[in-house]
This record gives sequence, C-alpha cells and structure tokens, in this order.
Amino acid sequence: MYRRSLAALAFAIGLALVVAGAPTTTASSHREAPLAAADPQNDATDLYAFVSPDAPDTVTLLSNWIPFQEPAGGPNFYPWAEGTNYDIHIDNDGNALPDIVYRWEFTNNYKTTDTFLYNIGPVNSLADPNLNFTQTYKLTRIAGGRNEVLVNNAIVAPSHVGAASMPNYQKLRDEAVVNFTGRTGKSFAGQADDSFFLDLRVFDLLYGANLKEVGADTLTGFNVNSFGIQVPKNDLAEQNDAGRNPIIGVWTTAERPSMQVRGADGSQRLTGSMVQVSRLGMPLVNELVVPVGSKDLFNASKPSGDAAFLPKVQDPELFKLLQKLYNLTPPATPRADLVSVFLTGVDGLNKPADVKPSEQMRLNMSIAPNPSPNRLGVLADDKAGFPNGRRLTDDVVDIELRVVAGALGGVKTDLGDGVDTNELSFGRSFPYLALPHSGSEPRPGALKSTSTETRRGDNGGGGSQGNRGGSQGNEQAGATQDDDDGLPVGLVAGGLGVVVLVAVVAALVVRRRRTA
Ligand SMILES: [Ca+2]
Ligand SMILES: [Ca+2]
Ligand SMILES: [Ca+2]
Repeated sequence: MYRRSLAALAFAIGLALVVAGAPTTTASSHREAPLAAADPQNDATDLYAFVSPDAPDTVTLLSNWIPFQEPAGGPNFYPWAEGTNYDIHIDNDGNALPDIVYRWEFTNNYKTTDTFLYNIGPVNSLADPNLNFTQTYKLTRIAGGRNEVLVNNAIVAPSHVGAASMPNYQKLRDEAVVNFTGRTGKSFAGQADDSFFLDLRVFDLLYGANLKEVGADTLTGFNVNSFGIQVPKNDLAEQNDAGRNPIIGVWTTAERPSMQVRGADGSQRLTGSMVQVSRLGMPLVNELVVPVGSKDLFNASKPSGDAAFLPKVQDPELFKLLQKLYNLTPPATPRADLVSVFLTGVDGLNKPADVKPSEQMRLNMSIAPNPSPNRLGVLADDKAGFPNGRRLTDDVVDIELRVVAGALGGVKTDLGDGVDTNELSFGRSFPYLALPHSGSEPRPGALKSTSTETRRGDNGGGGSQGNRGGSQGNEQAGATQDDDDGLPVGLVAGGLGVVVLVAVVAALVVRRRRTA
C-alpha cells in the first residue's frame, strides 16, 4: 500500500526527477523503469565524465550498476550479468551517433561448485584461492569498424563480504585497476559505495513543504557495481585531436540477448539478437522528459531519436509543480535553457558545433579540473563540474532543481534536498570511488533497531558505526568498522571459514527477515 501510494505520488506530481534513490519509487536512474527494476543486473544507476584531477591529460568515465546492494547480501552477492554488453558510448562530432564504444563483457568463474560460499576463507588478493567466485571481463574499444581488445581476463574486485573475509579491501581495489594492453589507459571494475547522494524524503518537502524533513542520504550504506576507464583526451576526441575538438557526448547502455530460455533442470540459456535494455546519460533526465508509461521505451531508445522528446523539455511539467509550491516566476517557454542543458550542451561551454539535439552527458575536455570543486558546478561558476560532464562530488539533485526553476535565466533559488555530499569521501586517484561498505558493517537503519542487543559497548565505540563513512575515507574499508579488533580475522586465518560460514548464514537470516 505504502509502495503504491508513493509511486502514485511520484506519478501525480511528476517529480521523480528528484528521487533517484528509493526502492519504492521511480527514479531517473535507480530502478527507474518497470523492466529495469525487475532486472537489476542491467540497471544503470549513474554515469560520470570528468577531466581527471590528478592526470589532467586524461578523462575518467565511470558507469554504476545494480543499485541498492545491501552489503551483506550473500551468498551470491552482486555479479554483473553474463551474456550482456555493457557499453560506454562516445559521440565526438555531435551528430547523436556513437563514434567510439567501450564494451565490458563479464564471465563467471567458480573454483569449486561444491560449496555455497563466495569465499572459503580470508581473501588477501584477487588471485587468492579462497576467493571461490570471481568475475573476469574483457574490455573492447570499438571504433571505425575496428574491435580492439584493451583488457582481457581482468578480475573484478569482489563484493565486500565482510572484514573477516576481506581484511584489506583496499588491496583488492588496487589490484583491480589494470592497464590497457597496446594503448595508454586504465580500467577498473568492481564493487563500490553508491556515489550518488540524495534525500528521498524530498517528497515530504514538496508534499508538506517542510524543510526540516530533508538532509539524510537515503543511499547511505548501499553499494553498487562500477566499471570505468581513464584514457587520454585524444583517444576520445574527433580525429584524435582534443585541442581542436574538445567536446564529447557520453552515455552508457546495456544490451542483452532478446530471449531467456529456462530449462526444467534449472538451467538458463540466452539466445536471440542483442537488444538494448538500459540507457543513461544525464542524471535524472529520464524523469524530466519521459512520460512514465514510456520509461522502458526510453531505456531501449537511442540518442539519434531523441528529437521526439523536445517538447517535454521545452515546457516541463516539473516546473509547474515547483511554481505552485515556491511561487516562482515562470521563465518564458519554450525553455531554451533546459534544451541547452539536457539536449544540446550549453552555448560557449559544452555545445558542439552543428549539434543534433539528443540526451547525452556533454563534456568540454579543455576545461581544466578545479582543485577545489564546488558541489553546484557551473551554477557556482565552477565550469569543470556539472552540467559540464559530471564529477563524483557534484550535487546534481540541487543543481537540476535550480536549473529547472530557471537558474540559467537568472532565477535565484536555494532549492535542494539538504544532502550536500556523499557519506564517504572519494579517492584521489582512479577510480576515485569510495570503497564498498562491508557486509560485516550493519546499515545505519539496521543498527538502530538491533545494535543494543547484538553489539557490545556501542556507546564507547568511538562513533565508528554511527558515522560509518567518516573514518573510512579511501583506506581499508572493513578494518575500521569492527570493534572486535582482529579476533574474527585471526580465527578464520588460523582455522578455516567457520566464522565466514556463520556470518553468511546470519546474513541470510537477516536478509530474509528484511525482505519478509
Ligand atoms: Ca558521432
Ligand atoms: Ca554513498
Ligand atoms: Ca543535494
């Protein structure tokens, strides 16, 4: 009932734009469409494109998938789908057609299938025999009719099972960053903290206009899977000349075989031609321009057909709602300012010459990274940030709300959801994403109701649980959160996976309770 009324509310106020987070609602990116919600492995959540702050001759592209990962979600945790093409597309001449495609293809590998365990003991490296399940991937660059394998058989950084299983997760993360063969560039694939931050209760703000309600990051404690690359700007630019052609458009998609055949013996076979089932460029834009009934269609669509969405952008329903609640002065329609942000790029900033309007994330690579990024990006005169590409720290919810309210036309508002940053700090080098939350670290919501019985001495715990991001930074994720100081690790290291096994069973029980 709650589920249904929230969804109805989202539909009614046309405002899922600002709610890219909750399992119970639509959103631009997390579970935004009916079919995507039923197929989390093919659900893209966020896309990032920015000039690398520590390597400014390069651009970093990151693509996040599989939302709402409860860290303790064993025993299978969170692999990507086999048989799927996970792509990042680059349009470097503005004609809405991809010129370069980077493609990730994943393969499952079990060392033994005689156990239900993801790992059969502590895992100290990606090649550790204790890591029973691994995914490997091939990364291919497709351009000009040529397929070039950049990475082959690289190992994905695993789901962070817990501090006992993965005592030094940072090491696993580091090992998962690999260099291309035959070309300059780096690739990463693995689990990470969900880098998107927002307050779902913005619904309350808009429904009840109560500013006190906002300010908690609904995605705190959840993980995603992420893959990405760091490549020279010239590799992305038209004619390999980023000096002359610095503006690129970026979007990410998944395509999978059209048919899934399930056998009576529990087997599955994928067959048929490849069909696109997920598409993501600019954050949250799906909700702004696409009617709810067409969201699955949007996921199957291509930028070259986006002109059909133009009227929706020129006179957005969202503004009418904002206007009602905040007495905003309506900017003149058609909204050329919104067309520039969402479909063409902004004049003088990131609009390609002769651009064909289409929904892509556009990045002008010639703008140097800002050593002190402003979360409001271009709205705060920080042209290295959203909507010129998107950095991990950019507060796209606040920016888009203000842009829709007319910020580019001089309308000043302080619209926002009260969440200004991610709960974890980001790293200083590729892939920059915060480490994933570990399965041994209860999510904050779970902590409130169960911690007094299951954990000792919480009050003296130095805030390590309550502030689960603060101390973690980009260092050893699991190590800082366990108040038992290595005892479980020692046990497991000495004996075998007894503790792991108990933890997995406990996780299963907790998970089952939560979903019941
Ligand atoms: Ca093109
Ligand atoms: Ca997060
Ligand atoms: Ca915000």
